Amino acid sequence: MDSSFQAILDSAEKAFSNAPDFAALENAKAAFLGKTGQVTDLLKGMAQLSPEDKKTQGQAVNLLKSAVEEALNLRREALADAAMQAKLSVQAIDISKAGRKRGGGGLHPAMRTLERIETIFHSAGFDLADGPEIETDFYNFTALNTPENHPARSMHDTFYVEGGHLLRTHTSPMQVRYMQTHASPIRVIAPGRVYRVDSDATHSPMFHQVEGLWIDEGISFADLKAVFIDFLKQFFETDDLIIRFRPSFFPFTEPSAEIDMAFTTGPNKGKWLEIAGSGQVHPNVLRHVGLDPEKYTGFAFGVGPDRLTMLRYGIHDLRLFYENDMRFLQQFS
Ligand code: 2NL
Repeated sequence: MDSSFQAILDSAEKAFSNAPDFAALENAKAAFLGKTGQVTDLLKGMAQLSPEDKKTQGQAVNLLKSAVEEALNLRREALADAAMQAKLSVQAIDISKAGRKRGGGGLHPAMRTLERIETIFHSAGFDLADGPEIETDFYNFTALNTPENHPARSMHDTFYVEGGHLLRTHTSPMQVRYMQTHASPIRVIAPGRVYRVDSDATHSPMFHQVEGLWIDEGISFADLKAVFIDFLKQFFETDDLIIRFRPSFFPFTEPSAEIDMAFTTGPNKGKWLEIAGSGQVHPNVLRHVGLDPEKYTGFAFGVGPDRLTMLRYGIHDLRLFYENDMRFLQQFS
């Protein structure tokens, strides 16, 4: 290459490699390849040359132009590489670092209580019933001796869904199904979700219930009292509690009683708490599942485990159970 051309190429290479970024590189390019750039000027000068010189000079200028363009492209690639390296070093992931912990999950306090109740009754020989949350009128009401005109059947109290079905208002339907499929003696508990049209500070439209049922020849309220007080003592891990029965009414039991309990020691000493509904299974309920009420008797009870959970953990607002605030739930993980 002609020494004057070589000098242009050298100064182009120098200008390009001195350009610290793309904007500076474009400026440097203009000085050589732009409208009034050195290489462009040489090309323009071709017009004045003789055809003979045009040929030799033209080749030489074109070689110079290619060399300058190549130098420009090399610098562009170098700048792009440097930009990528800078980005990668900022975003680099240190795979040797310890991972961020997800935090262990835990059972919801409502479920903990259900499992606890299941374990206690299992050890007392009770089986576990299961069944659907969407029920028929028969299993939720009729089989449980609830009259056609009973207010519990109204739309104000029960969620009705398509096809004449309803959301079970208690866990008794599971026990009715159990009685239909198992022979006496029957000893079963039925824990689960239930639904009622009710929503305020102390009522949630969905809550939990555990019902228990014992049917055999000669089962009485005395058995209920023994079973229930044993359950409470195990649940609260203390012998320091007493229970009392208060007369009540349920369509599915006769006689019926509310069960209250009180601790005999501790901060709540002597304070009576309503804890369950109970009673002797109504003869009509037995008849509906084909059991002879002259031969078999039994008791049933229903507890609100959410109430028990509140007592056991000292929780004062039922709504905390269903808001799923992590600060609340994490205390149980
Ligand atoms: C309450 C009342 C109760 C029952 C539930 C029951 C089930 C069958 C037959 C007869 Cl299959 N009774 N369950 C009996 C009395 C009371 O629950 O207030 N629970 C929180």
